[in-house]
Amino acid sequence: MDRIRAPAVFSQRKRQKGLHSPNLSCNYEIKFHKLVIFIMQRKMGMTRRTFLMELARRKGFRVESELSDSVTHIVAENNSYPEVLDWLRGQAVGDSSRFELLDISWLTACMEAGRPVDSEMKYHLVGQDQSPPLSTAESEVPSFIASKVSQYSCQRKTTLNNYNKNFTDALEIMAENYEFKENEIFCLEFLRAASVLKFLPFAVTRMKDIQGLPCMGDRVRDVIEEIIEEGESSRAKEVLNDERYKSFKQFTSVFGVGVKTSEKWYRMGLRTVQEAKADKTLKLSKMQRAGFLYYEDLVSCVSKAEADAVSLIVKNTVCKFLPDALVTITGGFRRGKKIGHDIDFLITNPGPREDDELLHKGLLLYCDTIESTFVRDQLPSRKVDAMDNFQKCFAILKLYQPGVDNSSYNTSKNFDVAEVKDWKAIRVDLVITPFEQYPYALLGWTGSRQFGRDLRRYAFHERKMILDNHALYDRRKRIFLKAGSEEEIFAHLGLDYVEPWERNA
Ligand code: DCT
Ligand code: MG
Repeated sequence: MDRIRAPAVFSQRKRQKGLHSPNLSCNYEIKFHKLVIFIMQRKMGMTRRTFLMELARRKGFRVESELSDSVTHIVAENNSYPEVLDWLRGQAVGDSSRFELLDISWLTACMEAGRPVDSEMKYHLVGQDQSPPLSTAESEVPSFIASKVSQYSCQRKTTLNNYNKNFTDALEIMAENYEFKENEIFCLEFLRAASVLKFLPFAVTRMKDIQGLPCMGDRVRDVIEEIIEEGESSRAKEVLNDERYKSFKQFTSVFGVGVKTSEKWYRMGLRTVQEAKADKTLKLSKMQRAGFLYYEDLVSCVSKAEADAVSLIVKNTVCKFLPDALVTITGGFRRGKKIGHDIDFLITNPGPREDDELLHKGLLLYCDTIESTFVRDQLPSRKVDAMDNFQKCFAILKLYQPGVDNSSYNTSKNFDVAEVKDWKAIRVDLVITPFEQYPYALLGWTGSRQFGRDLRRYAFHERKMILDNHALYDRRKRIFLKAGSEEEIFAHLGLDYVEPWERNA
């Protein structure tokens, strides 16, 4: 049954009056004694976890609040297999093989069936069924020549299959710390290195493996060397324990809060999101107020299933105003990611008339609309991280959860539970582009950010061209190069075409 309802206007009224007391859950009769379920809160959020635990218990499943010895099945949402293993290690669980590790889709299937269903492969976590990564130590990859790896990620094909996550995670933590310190040069140095390692078709196990690769400066090599020798990077660990980093990480996880605001709050002595939320003297923007209001939902990632559900809603709604409009999912989901922090859409209307009105016609719940600032024939921006000039909207959409049935909750009065929240707030970016700029906008908004940065850098330094999300300008010929597809843009730049799922640089 399709329980995804059309979006309703966000009500400021707080529907959730409080959380249930976990003790009350004991009232349910256990029907299935053979399995004991534990639901991981990581990336799911407390509200949703509480809801799912109640739902499963109501259906007769035994669900533990803690990871006890009796647990047989661990359910995770938006977590890959390696992430769950990592988390278990953090819980001091040495042997994870005693658990069935399953995706949330398994629990949903159980709920629908009203009984436990087999833990088939389709319910496995992302990365669970992959063969162990290759190591050059065991098998030399003959076609791989380090010195031929381009410094530009737009000349590399990078899928989501990252054999070097242990290294790239540490390098990205270092990069983020420099981003928080507004040290762009060091930040990019670590991001570029991480991007190169993501591209490698094997797991790095010795320093020799990175010999000849681009973007491997001394600072980067130090981090890699320590991970090879010690299993972890003391520098990245230091960053993770650093008070300033921890606070900035929290603050920037609030919708509408960037590095500048984080700096201000940190200087005021604030350290956590809770402290910032409680501080009534803070002057918040409308966006930040929404960020706090829906914080729990927005920090839990968006799944592919949620992206598909939202996509349907957006397409149906846009279609009502503009029957011929083209609505395309971009960002990480177009690159094949299974989770994201938001859902990015590009909307264009073929034909001469572009629609400026669309974002003003009540499609959205929370929305911060920015009008188009594009001026005809303006030269592309040279800044690699410049914001484009499209009319766009950073929005929050209310998505009713599939598989969530509240009816029996509302009638069941034998225990004192608060009304269950059956929706999730989801971040959505809507970008409206004139039809002739659509391929450029699509290329830019598909990302990844690193891929986009390198495309622009490559265009400028190697082709004497300027590329942005609107156009490509040939500085030598002094002309704009028109393109009807992404393929044509790559061709203008003299680059081999890179498929969206190969742009995970
Ligand atoms: N982008 C852009 N101009 C902006 C913002 C973003 O060209 N002002 C591009 C870069 C990547 C893409 O749009 C989508 O941005 P994000 O949603 O931030 O990245 P993502 O790859 O979709 O990652 P996530 O999965 O976290 O949403
Ligand atoms: Mg995105």
